[in-house]
Amino acid sequence: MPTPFATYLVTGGAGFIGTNFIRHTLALRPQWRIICLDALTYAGNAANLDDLPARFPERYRFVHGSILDTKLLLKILTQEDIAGVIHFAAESHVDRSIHKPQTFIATNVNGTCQLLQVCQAVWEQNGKPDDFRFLHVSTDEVYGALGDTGYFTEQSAYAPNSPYSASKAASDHFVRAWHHTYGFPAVVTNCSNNYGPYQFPEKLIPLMIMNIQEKRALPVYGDGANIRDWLYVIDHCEALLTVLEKGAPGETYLIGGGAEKRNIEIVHLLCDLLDRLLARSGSRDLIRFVTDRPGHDYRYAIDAAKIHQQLGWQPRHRFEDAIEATVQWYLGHMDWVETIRSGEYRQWIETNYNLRDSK
Ligand code: NAD
Ligand code: TDX
Repeated sequence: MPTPFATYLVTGGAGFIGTNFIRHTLALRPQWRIICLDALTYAGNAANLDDLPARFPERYRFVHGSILDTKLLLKILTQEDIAGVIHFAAESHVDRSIHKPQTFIATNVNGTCQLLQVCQAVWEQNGKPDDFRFLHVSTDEVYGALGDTGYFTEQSAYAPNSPYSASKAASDHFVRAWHHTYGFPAVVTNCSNNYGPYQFPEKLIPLMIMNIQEKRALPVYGDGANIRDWLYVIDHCEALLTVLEKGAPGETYLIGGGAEKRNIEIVHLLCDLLDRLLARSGSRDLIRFVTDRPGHDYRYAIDAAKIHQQLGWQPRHRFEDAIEATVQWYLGHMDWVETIRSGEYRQWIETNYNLRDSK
């Protein structure tokens, strides 16, 4: 019996962006059915999605498994009529890649290649349908670091500086090669720093929100002058849907928020915001400048003209509103935060921060 839905496979859907993508897309696209494949590493949380089978019994299915498991991939892709794949699954934290690069090579490089091979084989078996898409979700960090001026564009040269960005750059190259060599209908997006609900509290914004809330030290790497271009995760999810539906196979699209901030500005803003929301003062006194991240990229900034002009996407949310909504989400979900803070999380905090001297 053919289903009335188009089925999409989302890898890494129990992580930060994947969770937001699945929840937002099920609401926005009633004709979509989603299969989420996630290995549930420390960064994946099945509870993020556990209300969905009851709310969308015909339109959502969770599979616990890895993109490194070829047999499982083949089973899913041959049993289901997959209209497209949105590939989020990855190791995503730069500091962890500095401590333990091997898992980044395994998941981001080998995992992506494995997924490409199985998807290509099934796509060919099915007679190479024109409308199949493989969307590879990548990062602006593959382009290295900018100075005080200029922007990354789709023409920027690859110059990854961390083991994380090198592994993402390698995966981008494999996706590109799969299109060039086999005509496989893949599209690549490279996005700037995301923030919003469900982000694992190892990343700057949720880490600072939690530490401020608990009156703990706020570790700012180096002098805090590094710049990131921040994008609300829902805007990123909408950009991904746009690329999936309107983007041309073989193309790359850069996605950015146009909201450049120095790290110290972000930390100050969060201190002031939480002081206001919690009716207290003095959070800025918790700031500690600590030993810098090795090879720390100075600035990332995106020129998003291509996706804007060719596909009509631009961010809908103002940074000031979305960051306040994000803080409110964390304050309203302290139970979520507690479940995340397993032994593994505490161990990571010790590994990463105990080695850093205060300056
Ligand atoms: P995340 O670390 O929060 O989530 C990654 C998810 O992948 C987790 O659910 C994890 O369990 C899953 N996973 C890991 N290894 C797997 C495997 N072998 N098989 C199946 N699942 C596996 O990451 P995120 O921040 O949601 O990022 C998602 C993607 O977007 C990544 O590819 C990342 O490089 C990219 N990206 C992230 C940002 C950002 O600011 N967070 C910006 C640009 C691009
Ligand atoms: O404790 C901290 N103190 C600090 O000063 C942490 C965790 C970070 N920082 C700085 C380092 C960066 O300049 O804040 C900035 C942001 O750091 P992260 O949140 O670790 O993000 P970043 O390294 O910029 O990478 C992120 O954006 C691009 C994601 O982790 C990647 O997955 C994405 O590809």
